[in-house]
Amino acid sequence: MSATMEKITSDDLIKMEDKHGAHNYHPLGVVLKRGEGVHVWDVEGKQYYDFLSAYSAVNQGHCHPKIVGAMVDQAQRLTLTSRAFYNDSLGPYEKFVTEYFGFDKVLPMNTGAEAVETAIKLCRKWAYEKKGIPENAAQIIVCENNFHGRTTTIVSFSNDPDARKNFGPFTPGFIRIPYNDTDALEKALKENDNVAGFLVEPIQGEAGVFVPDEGYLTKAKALCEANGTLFIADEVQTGIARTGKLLAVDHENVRPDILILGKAISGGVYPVSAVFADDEIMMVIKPGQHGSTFGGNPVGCKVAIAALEVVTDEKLAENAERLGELFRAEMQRIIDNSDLILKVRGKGLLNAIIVNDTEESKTAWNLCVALKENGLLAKPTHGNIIRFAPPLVMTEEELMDCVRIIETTINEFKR
Ligand code: IF1
Repeated sequence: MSATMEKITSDDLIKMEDKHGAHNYHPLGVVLKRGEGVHVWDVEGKQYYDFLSAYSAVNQGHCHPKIVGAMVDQAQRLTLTSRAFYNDSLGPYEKFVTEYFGFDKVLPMNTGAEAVETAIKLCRKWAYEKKGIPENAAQIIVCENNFHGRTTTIVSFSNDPDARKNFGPFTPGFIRIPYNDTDALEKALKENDNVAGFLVEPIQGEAGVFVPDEGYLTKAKALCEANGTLFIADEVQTGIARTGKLLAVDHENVRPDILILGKAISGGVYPVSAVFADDEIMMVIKPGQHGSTFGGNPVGCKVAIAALEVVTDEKLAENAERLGELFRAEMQRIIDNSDLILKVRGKGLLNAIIVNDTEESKTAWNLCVALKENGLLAKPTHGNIIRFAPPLVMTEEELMDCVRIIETTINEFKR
């Protein structure tokens, strides 16, 4: 048998990535080949529950037939025109998606980081042209331990050394304040003349699924409004039913001035992101001032419509809310009987457990390896925290099966 006909193993594929790809990630040692709903399968055919959902992009479940169908259908007719010409998918998508989220306008992009960049540009331009801030003086308030993406401007206002170190010089114009601290926001708004916007994650994902106090978003929005500052919600990770509502801001009925979406707006099938605002803000951007070759392409438009219809049709927000309550209750029961786990926190199906060890310890990583052996895939974030974010199409029966896997793994675990 020739070498090319031999079955390629997980080990071969890991080595291939290691040799030929940049080492910008440290994946768990599993090589996936197929996905369907809440499950994925590795190259050797072993089945797992996916408890990461590609960082909350695959909320609708892997390879959802309706979404994949929309993609295949459109891909066979027209994939890309650029925005130099009109196409017959963009208008209907823009109408659909602005009605869906309740804004006058959408600006379509591809990735989360691009959408955040777009929101920053939009906010600054609005500040100069509508708020009367002197040219190049606009400031945007951001939070400590934020995660908004990987571009040079975005890492400029990160305080994660890994994300920043040796990527300077950095973009100025950002003020960083503690998260979940409206006094700090009030002070920053008072002490700085030229604040254009406040950019915030309704729940901090990368920081370890840090849920702010109830009322934080309401108060923050009110402070911004009183100051004529735009409230910009980055819902790239928290949006699209993940936290038990369509948007995480919906828990407090807060309406952002600028809304940023990505990831699950396409069900993780195709890179689609979007920035929403009303006319008074969005119309400051004129032809030629911002754009993207792929933004608003026909395939992305069709995929996003299908993905959002799935969210509504399958009542994913309600399911996430219900299963989230159950999951945290079950985790609490396990925690009460274990000294390995300290705490569970989260909203809807965006949750995390805190492992009883130092941030530098390998315990959370080793626990994820043990979970993998037992058929459940999750990934640590920040040392001792493990994020649990399954697809939202999960049934109660499947969730309880996952709880059993987690419980067994924790009980059997040896440090
Ligand atoms: C990585 C976390 C998740 C995001 C928010 C914008 C973006 C993201 C709130 C950028 C991206 C990712 C990307 C991934 C890790 C990851 C992540 F661990 F950092 F927190 F989701 F859980 N705003 N989040 O969470 O979107 O450009 O990637 O499409 O390794 O960078 P993107």
